[in-house]
Amino acid sequence: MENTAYNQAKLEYQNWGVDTEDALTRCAAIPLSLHCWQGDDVTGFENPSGVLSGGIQVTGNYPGKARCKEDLFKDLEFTYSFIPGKKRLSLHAIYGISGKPIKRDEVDCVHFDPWLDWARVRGIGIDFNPTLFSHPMAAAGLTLSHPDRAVRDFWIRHVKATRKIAAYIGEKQGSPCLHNIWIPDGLKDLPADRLGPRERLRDSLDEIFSVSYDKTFIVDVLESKVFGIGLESYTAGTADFYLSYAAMRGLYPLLDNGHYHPTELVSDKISSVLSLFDKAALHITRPVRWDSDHVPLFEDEVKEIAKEIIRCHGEERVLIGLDYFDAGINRIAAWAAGARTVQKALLYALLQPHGELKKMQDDFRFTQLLVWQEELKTLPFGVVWDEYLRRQNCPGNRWFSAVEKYETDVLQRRN
Ligand code: RNT
Ligand code: ZN
Repeated sequence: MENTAYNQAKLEYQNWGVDTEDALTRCAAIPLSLHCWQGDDVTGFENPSGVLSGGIQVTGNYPGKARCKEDLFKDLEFTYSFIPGKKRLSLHAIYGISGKPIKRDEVDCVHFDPWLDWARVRGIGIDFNPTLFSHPMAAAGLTLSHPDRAVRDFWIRHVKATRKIAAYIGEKQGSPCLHNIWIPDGLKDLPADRLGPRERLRDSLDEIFSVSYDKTFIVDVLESKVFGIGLESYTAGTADFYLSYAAMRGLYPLLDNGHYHPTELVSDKISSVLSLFDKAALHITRPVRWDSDHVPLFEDEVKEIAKEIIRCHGEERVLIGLDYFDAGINRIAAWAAGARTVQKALLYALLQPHGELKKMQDDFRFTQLLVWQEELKTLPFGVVWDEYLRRQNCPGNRWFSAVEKYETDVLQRRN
């Protein structure tokens, strides 16, 4: 059936020099990595009654969280049905599958074979993260920068194991697996020594990266942070530290938009990074006053991040992932809403006449640039978004009723 609203919108966009068909095709090709940990509040399979630690926190106790691998698989499958576009899955090391408990420094490729099998049939690529928190060896909030050599060695063994797994996954799935290191390491109160821990972190990383893997299997990234809960005064792995480290060692930075001082914007950092690195990775979240990890919404900064990715021709260079965990609302809805937000922002960004706008800037036609940017906001974006969802076989804007039914039929039966 002819979609007249869409055809009308297509013409309107054409008047601004924008090809909606091209935008729809390009949007569907940009991979988005869904984080597995929204499904169970970053619990993992290692110790289901374990407490999350490491300066990050999940708040809320909405019923129906995934209790085991079967729940998580089921919830993920349901969640993916609401998300258009090309999908990946970001796993943490604590989601390994085995008949017996897996020690962090003994985690191995075989523990992720069930995930690979699950993902392969669904056409989903897997990304990977070592888990350097929620563990007795990380109790002091220190891991790779810990003053005790034995503690550092334990975590070095863990990350060496997870890189091996990531390279294995990348080889098996035929697309590089993003391996992202984030550590909580920091101090609650004023440090007496900032250099010591950073040098220890540097040396631990050097040991980890002394093992090299084929870059077509693994993309190594490092995620910085400015503070954590209980680690407010000092963080070893700051943006400066990791950017410098990545640049000097041939690795890549991962920018989480909850990890900077409040007036710093990741949207402004993407082009800086892309002008010097051939790749960069993102964690998209919504920080409310702190790194609170609320569900991302279709708001200015998310739109601007997406615009920067498109303007910089970064569709293949920027590896986009999600990172938030809200246990105060239905977790499936949280997952799907945030992922749809990012897809929406990417499509919105693809519907901007970037070439024209860049030219206005270079020609010093700033009045016209301002007026165009403002007028473009009220073009019929919603109609194109609906068409995108339709072509992707995804539910339209009334998708929530299906989640409500799942809550009654599935989630409320969990205890
Ligand atoms: C923590 C980092 C990190 C974690 C995940 C669970 O502040 O953002 O990415 O959220 O690894
Ligand atoms: Zn993150």
